[in-house]
Amino acid sequence: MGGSAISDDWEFTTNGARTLVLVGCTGNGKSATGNSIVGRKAFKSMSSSAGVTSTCELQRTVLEDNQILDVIDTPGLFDCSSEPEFVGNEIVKCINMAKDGIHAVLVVLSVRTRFSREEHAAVQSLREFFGSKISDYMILVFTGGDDLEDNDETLDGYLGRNCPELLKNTLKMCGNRQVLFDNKTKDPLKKAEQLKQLLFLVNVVVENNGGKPYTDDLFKELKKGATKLHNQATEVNSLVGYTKQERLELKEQMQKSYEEQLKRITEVVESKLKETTHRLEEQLAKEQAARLKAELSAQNAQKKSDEEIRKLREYLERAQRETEELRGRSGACNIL
Ligand SMILES: Nc1nc2c(ncn2[C@@H]2O[C@H](COP(=O)(O)OP(=O)(O)OP(=O)(O)O)[C@@H](O)[C@H]2O)c(=O)[nH]1
Ligand SMILES: [Mg+2]
Repeated sequence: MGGSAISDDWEFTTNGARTLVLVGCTGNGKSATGNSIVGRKAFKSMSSSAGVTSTCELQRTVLEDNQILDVIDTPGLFDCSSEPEFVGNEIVKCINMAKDGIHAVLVVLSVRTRFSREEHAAVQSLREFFGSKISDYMILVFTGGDDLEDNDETLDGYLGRNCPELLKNTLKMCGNRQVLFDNKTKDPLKKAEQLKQLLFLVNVVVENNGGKPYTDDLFKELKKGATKLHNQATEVNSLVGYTKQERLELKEQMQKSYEEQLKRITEVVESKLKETTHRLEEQLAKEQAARLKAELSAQNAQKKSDEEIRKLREYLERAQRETEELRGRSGACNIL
């Protein structure tokens, strides 16, 4: 879960760092994008039929202007196949890492795969879980820039050409904040340019949100627990008349009660996730039923028009036969 929160490097005060969280379906290139942002191979990224990243991980980088960026890579949290217990644990872990909140959510998509219903459902789940306010923090990162380039295509061209309705909705929901990334490039200029574009969008998001990172009750609750533990640990350190062993035992007790609190919060998250999934499944089923109904009525309309064409053809054939008979008869009259 959250691991031991009593450690020497526990940062209690904010240090002006900006926290970016990478989300998206498995294999879309979250970890590769994380590596491009921090400028080193910090996250494990590779092609695989199964998920590569198994747990949330934070890596820090300091930009040229001394801005600190904390980048959190996540496993495919809102994939349809993810179990609520696993997702619950990871969300709590991610929020614990983000401490003061999230400055931008990077929704990673790939131009190398179709934008599927599952991709859309993953973004919807995120919104359902954190609330629609989370959309104000979202930026869409499209990986596979090299593939587009090979086809002499731009991101605008790719999105303009037969863009599926669901993707259009997603883009609109994210305020059309999108950027293309080529995580394979070795060109330092290209690397710098795409990072610049992303950081520009991060600045837009931060400004639009009045500098306030995304937080909710879950963040506050977790932070309260961690702060309490930190304060208690400091108090224990300053206690006089206690042996080293006694202090250690006290700290262990505190850690245990903190872990119990984390467990309770994780259970709340899990049940909220189950509700979210249930609501979305119902919504999807409704949409599917509506689509089926529309398809059926289109089929019926087609059948009806086929029937009308058949009748018209019969009518024309009959009319033609009658004309020919009439012509035959009048021919016969002429002979007489
Ligand atoms: N050609 C190309 N391949 C990319 C790009 N970005 C990522 N990939 C490849 O896509 C595959 C998956 O990348 P990852 O970074 O592991 O994807 P992920 O989203 O972190 O996957 P999980 O950890 O399993 O959820 C790897 O083989 C990457 O090399 C890109 O911009 N261009
Ligand atoms: Mg990964």
